[in-house]
Amino acid sequence: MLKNWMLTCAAIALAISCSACPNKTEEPAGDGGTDGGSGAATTAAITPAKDGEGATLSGKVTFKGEAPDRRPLPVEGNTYCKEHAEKAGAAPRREDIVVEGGNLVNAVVYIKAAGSGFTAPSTGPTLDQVGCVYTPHVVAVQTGQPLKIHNGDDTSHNVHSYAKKTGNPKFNDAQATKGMEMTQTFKTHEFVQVKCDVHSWMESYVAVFDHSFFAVTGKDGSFTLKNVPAGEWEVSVWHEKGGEKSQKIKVDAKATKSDIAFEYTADDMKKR
Ligand SMILES: [Cu+2]
Repeated sequence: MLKNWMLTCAAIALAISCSACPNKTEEPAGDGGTDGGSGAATTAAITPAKDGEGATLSGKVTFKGEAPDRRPLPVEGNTYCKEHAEKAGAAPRREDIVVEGGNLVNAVVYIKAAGSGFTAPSTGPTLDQVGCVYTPHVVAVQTGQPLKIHNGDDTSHNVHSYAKKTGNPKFNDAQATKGMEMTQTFKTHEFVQVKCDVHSWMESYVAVFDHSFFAVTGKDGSFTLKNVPAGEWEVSVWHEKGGEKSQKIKVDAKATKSDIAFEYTADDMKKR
């Protein structure tokens, strides 16, 4: 009994000390990021900027050093996927680490704060399946914003959400024919891994935020967060292999700050 009690105390002490770490590393990909404000001391609250007062924050996510080789996807054994991946121009190579000219692609930059008072857009992005590759590899939505999931292939896929947070959908649905579509919405901040049960290499992430301050980097590594309210904010970047990095940025009303820089290295990519 005493032993159990001591173990519980040790676990609590560990949890407290970790939540206070300034550069807290994310749990392995897929299980979530911040807890959306359910008590973590480091999570501030953010509300929409007042009319005409919002600031614009922008910058770049770069990769230092030689980019890792992108391993080919194992589509060889599947004639449809091989032919159509090539036709669709979707390079049949892994997309977990994509570096273009020193810029890191598919990194998600966001303000690490729990949103309140935000209205979800009524339309949203599409996560497509083209040549047995999820397109885009990383897609971001606001809580309540519809995400369309479409089968652009003349073959069967099974779309499987590995959401872990309560309230986020754990769908596991076949899309047997070309043109099939479903719409999903999410309730809580999380980086949700989505995989195909038919094709083991098909993997994507849906980044969910309870506010509107997020962006996914493209080939130029750039990001822009618009209409940010004044305050001191933790601006974070998440990458499925590189984990998370953060910096505090003081934002004045109506300000434009365009030099926010994040950098990953090959060592960062080995962390998970
Ligand atoms: Cu598939």
